[in-house]
Amino acid sequence: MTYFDVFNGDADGICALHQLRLAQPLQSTLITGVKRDISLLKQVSAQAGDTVTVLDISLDKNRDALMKTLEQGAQVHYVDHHFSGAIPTSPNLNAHINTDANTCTSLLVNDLLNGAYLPWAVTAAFGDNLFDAAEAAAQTLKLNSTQIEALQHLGTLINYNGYGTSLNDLYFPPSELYQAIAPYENPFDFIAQSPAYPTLDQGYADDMKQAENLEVYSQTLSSAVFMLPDEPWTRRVSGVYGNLLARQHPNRAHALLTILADDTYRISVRAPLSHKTGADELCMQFPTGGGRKAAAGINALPSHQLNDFIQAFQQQYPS
Ligand SMILES: [Mn+2]
Repeated sequence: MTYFDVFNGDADGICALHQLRLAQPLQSTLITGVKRDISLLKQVSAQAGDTVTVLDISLDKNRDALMKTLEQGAQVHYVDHHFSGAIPTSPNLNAHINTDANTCTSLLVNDLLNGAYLPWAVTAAFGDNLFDAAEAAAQTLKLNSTQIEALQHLGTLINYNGYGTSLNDLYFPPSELYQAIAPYENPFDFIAQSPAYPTLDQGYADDMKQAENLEVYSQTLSSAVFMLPDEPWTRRVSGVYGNLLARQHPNRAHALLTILADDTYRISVRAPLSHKTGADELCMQFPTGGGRKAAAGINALPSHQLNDFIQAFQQQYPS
């Protein structure tokens, strides 16, 4: 009997699994990757009697592998907030899926665990740029503003670590960062004691300093497009920099485009924070696009579709 823990390599995925494993410690095979690597369930070959936990990756994007896993007789526990499409009915599937733009997988896990490890769920919500939801969830913790800011920064750093084209871009492979976090029931102890924390803190500071020099490529009153060179620092920082832009300009949608060597663009879209909708719809109009209402992306937009994308982006978020 094998346990598989399949989780997105960002703050939400890591903190969702961390809460579950604090509540129910067990030895499992960890399956994760860079944040954009969401076709993870196909890496599992499970049998009857095995248990597969899947966190923070779209059911729709893993549908074939899910059906196969269920047919093989494994039990699947699925918690997520990305677009799911129709949820299969199977006695082997226990799914908790809520695509509300103001929740995340770690907040859903927090509900399932009756708030047992709430500080980690708050950390994850900050990581997913759900600042209002994070602060609302943190109310009962009675933290002071310094402590709230510490969780906000921690969520941002864990999320930051997930961005990159390959694991080589990252400070820590997400499975290693999860294992670094696993011993800590309290995120403040992780911040104070883990050597991983200062590494991420310094890397983030260096990358963000460079990002602040990026110029706008095209903009309207309600949307802005940034063009990024394809370098390790941009691959790491684009997601969290997009989140920062979204918070600084809450009525503006943002698209960060990276020109790749194979003549495609990797695109990260943030809906306006004041109107968190449409990012998934926009990106799904293009091949290799996907995501959720507030934040979505396209993995490889052919360069000849650049103008089509910018037009669709500006139409999705009209002034
Ligand atoms: Mn998430």
